Amino acid sequence: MSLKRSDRREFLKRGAALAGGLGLAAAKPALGQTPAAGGIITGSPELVAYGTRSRFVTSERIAHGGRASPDAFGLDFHIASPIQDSVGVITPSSLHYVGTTRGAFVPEIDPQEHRLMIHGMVDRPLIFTMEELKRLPSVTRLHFIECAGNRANRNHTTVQETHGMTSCAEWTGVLLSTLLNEAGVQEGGNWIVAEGVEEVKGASSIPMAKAMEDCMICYGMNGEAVRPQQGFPLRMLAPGFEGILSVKWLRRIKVVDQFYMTYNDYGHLRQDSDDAALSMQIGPKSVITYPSGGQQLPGTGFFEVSGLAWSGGGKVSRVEVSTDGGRNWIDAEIRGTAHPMAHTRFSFQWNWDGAACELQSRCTDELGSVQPTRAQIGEFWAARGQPPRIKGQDNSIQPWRIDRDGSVHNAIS
Ligand SMILES: Nc1nc2c(c(=O)[nH]1)N[C@H]1C(S)=C(S)[C@@H](COP(=O)(O)O)O[C@H]1N2
Ligand SMILES: [Mo]
Repeated sequence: MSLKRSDRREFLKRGAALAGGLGLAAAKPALGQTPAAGGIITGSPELVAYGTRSRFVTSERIAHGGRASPDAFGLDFHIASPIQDSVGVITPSSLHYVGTTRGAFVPEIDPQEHRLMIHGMVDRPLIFTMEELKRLPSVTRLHFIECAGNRANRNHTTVQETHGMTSCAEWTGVLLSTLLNEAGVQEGGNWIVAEGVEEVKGASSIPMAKAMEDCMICYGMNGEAVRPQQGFPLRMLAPGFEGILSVKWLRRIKVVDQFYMTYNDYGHLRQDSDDAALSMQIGPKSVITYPSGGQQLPGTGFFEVSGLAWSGGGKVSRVEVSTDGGRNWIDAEIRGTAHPMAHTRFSFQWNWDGAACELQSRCTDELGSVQPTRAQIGEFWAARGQPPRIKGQDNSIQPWRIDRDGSVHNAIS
């Protein structure tokens, strides 16, 4: 534990309660440590070839958005990640959320056959094989993806429902700027349209400035090939922009002169290109994952409150926690390194006295943007003559109420 000096003193001051709480568990015989108490996992070809997790670990993704998955037509739609069980900042590939705009479309693509074409307003249209892409200089970066549909409401019970449409992985690939510079972007080529293999193309318009800044063409995810549900063999990654721009099963990038309306852009129908570009970047956001809705505190005493913070605007620079419903805020600790446009783990050392209370977290990013409350977002729109509710992305503060029996509830009113 890397507590700063003053923090450590504070932590030691609370030592009595802490020792009392933890000592209880430590005094019990360590049954789980008896050799082979639950049997032995014997060798098998499957265990040799590709590992599986313990059968005692049962964390699972769920269908998201009140739509059955598979639905009446056998289609899988949005699938949410179980972030209530997450530790650290990397989402295991098997638990990464899945966003689809058409449902259940997971094409089986032979990487030998796959090609990426760069065309449109370029001097030299190019076609790359996977092998050719892998010969180019690569980057490996930690980035979150978040669906614009990752919105909380009062009917949600768990953090998986309120916030499970975001995940963070270590992505490997080629910078899009490397490919665009090779192709030579022509004067006036201010946007790109990235296109996947589906009949509706899963296409999205991305501003050239973003394309050149940090967009990645990824073939690697968490140390192996990108998973089929995440776009195997190749996907776009537009770090910090809403997930729909990170086109999966990527096969074409067209350099164009303006924002083009695509099937994917129906959400921006009433917007001009400037508005569309502005709405693309995800604001500072955070959520407490433990304790969170549906969980149960076993009793009073010491707890490490833990959660995730992220922003499309760069690194998370500060996370604060409130235990009194947003009246007072105390700095949480950022665990490990805060990477740009990546989930960042924060924690807060807390002694629960058994009284009903409300936990909240608030993220500030390196641009100085601060995560708003739901009320503040409502006021923002009301001041512009719009209904005072959350439109588009929802990066509002999530309140969790803890009742005296230790049960944790969504406190959105
Ligand atoms: N080709 C294609 N790309 C796509 C989509 C799609 O349906 N087709 N869905 C988008 C949406 S809505 C989101 S939120 C992200 C989700 O990425 P993930 O499934 O890897 O989490 O992919 C985007 N890329
Ligand atoms: Mo999405």
